[in-house]
Amino acid sequence: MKTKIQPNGIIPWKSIFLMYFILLSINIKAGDDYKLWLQYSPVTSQQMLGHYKKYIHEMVIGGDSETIKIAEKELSHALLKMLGVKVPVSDKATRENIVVAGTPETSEIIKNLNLKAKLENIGDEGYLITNTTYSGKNCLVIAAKKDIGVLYGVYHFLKLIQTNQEISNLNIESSPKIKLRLLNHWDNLDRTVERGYAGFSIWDWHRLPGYIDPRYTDYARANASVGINGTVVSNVNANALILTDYYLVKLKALAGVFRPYGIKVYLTARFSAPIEIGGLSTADPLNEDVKNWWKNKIKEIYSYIPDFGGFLVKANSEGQPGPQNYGRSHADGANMLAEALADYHGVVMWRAFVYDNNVPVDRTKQAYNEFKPLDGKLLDNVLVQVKNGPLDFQPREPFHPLFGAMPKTPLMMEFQITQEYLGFATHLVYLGPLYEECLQSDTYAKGQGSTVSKVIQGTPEDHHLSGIAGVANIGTDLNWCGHPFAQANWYVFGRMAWDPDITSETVADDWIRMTFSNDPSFIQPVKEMMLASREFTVNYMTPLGLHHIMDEGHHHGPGPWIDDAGRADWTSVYYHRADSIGIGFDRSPAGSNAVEQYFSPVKEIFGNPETCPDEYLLWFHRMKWNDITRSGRTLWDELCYRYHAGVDSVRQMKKVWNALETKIDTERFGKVKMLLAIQEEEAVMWRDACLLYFQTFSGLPIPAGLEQPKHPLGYYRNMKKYFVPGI
Ligand code: GCW
Repeated sequence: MKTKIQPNGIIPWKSIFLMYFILLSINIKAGDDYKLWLQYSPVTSQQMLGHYKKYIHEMVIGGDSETIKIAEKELSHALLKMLGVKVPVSDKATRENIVVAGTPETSEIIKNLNLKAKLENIGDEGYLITNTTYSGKNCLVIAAKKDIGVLYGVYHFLKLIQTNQEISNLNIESSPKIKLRLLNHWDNLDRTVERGYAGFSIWDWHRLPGYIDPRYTDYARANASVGINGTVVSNVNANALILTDYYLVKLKALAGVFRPYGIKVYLTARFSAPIEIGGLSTADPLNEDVKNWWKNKIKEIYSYIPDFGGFLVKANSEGQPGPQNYGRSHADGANMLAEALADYHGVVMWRAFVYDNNVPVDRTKQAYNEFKPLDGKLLDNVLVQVKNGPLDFQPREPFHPLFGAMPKTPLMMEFQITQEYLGFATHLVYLGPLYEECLQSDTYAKGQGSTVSKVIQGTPEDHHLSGIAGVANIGTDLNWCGHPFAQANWYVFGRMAWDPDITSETVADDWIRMTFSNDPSFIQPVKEMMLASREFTVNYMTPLGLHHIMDEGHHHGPGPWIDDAGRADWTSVYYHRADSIGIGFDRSPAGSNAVEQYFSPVKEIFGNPETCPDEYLLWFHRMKWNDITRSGRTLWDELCYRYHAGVDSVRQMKKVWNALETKIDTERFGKVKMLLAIQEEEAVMWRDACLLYFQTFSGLPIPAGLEQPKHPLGYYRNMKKYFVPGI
């Protein structure tokens, strides 16, 4: 279409606008990937477009805080993009159908609407979205107690439009079920990211505080849109320098960007900091000089950042210093910091990821043994942060036995969003089902229904603190996460942090619509693929409860043969224990008895191979190669079958994806297509390497009819890999 200024000099705004709208609707744009789930694509259904236009004539937004300004900007920007019209913002309701947003303090309309009782039901971060009338006008109200609730409500409202839902009969009340909803960045000060596969750290420390990368705002916005309200910006393998004024002034600048988005900053505290940057000769938590050093340090941090959130600590684990260096307990260490933080309402998140090669106990039992006796001994601003499973973010683990076992302590969940053990940012693996499986596991701590979700919400004990953390998969990559579908893992983490009982399916549905398309012929196959993808990966990497059989150090690819990694509990043979008789780690009462750490009936179910779910079979039991499994196949055949099913499923994903080429932009389509091809190659590598290796013990053939390996075992064992990212 050509747009000419007409001879009478009048600019044909209508056609210019139409052209703009058409351009917006064409789904072939570079950089869509950067926008994550906040694409705000034009509504293509004419029926829904008409519906939205009917109810949105004007916006009346109460307040002028920075947070409210962000909410207003987001609404204006998103509505223009999605509806193709600029919705006017005014102080008073002048039109018939208005969107009102604010709190009773900031908005006259909300104050006068009778929402008091409803607002009482929601928390400080919660919101209501409801249709009502005011002075005869139709009002769509987004109301909250605080400005941040208004912003969260605005994102929810926009999601309704992004996902093409009706907005005429709304009655939404939403509050987060968990208080601290944090990302943990394993980002080093030199901008490398431990276990990061999406480029370098987005924190440009060198140029802070003078240069504020616009990405900080985009990061905060994306987090706020899913309700994440905190970020630990530094690696748990900590560098004490982050606590020096050189960095604090930079952190202050970041905190300033994040604050209006409701996001607090936190730091990791290196336990030996009093020695390394304080000049003391000890870091003993009971030493008065050490205590004073931390007090002063914390005072200094709050002088820069009055709403600083607190510390995350990895102590006495994998070489990190801690209180045990001085013969003190984890409680001594955590309480010393907690006491100093309490005056400022800061918290300590003390990690339970501790294990010691010199302790002759099954590694998966050590965290429980260490922490359970500390229940009741921690100050009330301490949370113990526990990984979802008792080992280390494997493709599948049973839930961590500490959940439910420390009723007097708020336990914080730690999930990994970055795919350290799930194919890095190369494999399409939607982690919603992994999170959901763990959150909905029943601990039986207080009888049936004591799910992990309830434990971390703190509901049974009415803890005043609750928390959940996700190890971020964010980096400087243009698309933030390295794989278009890895963005879904950041998204689902946020949604489950807000509501740990939401289903991974609901979240996948929203994400696909917001990120790609509302076309059902795209949504359905993509959703099915996403929901099954984690199981596919379990199958081609670690079926039937196998675990920790990856290559050492970088953790990329298979390495079931690793038998020398400096310490036994970093090898693979420690975990799979394959020999000519069978395979698996006996954690039943006859073995390490790790099952004893669970409540009944979980311990009995896991403890008996007859009742133990297939998913955890070799996690808890040693089985003979010819034992018959639930499917009727021998264990060896079942293993072969599952590894092959894993590869076949990736091939199926490729087919599904290829059939969707015309449905989305060429750029993201192409990226996913290329990544799926690598995923297939790597899945084959996992399958063949593992089966060939285990075959040296079983001595059994890969059943006829299944694809046979193309290379001998030596090929996989000798494969060279250089500069694998994320170390
Ligand atoms: O999974 C392991 C990782 C380490 C990590 C550690 C932890 C930050 O391989 O890179 O260190 O867990 O969680 O502390």
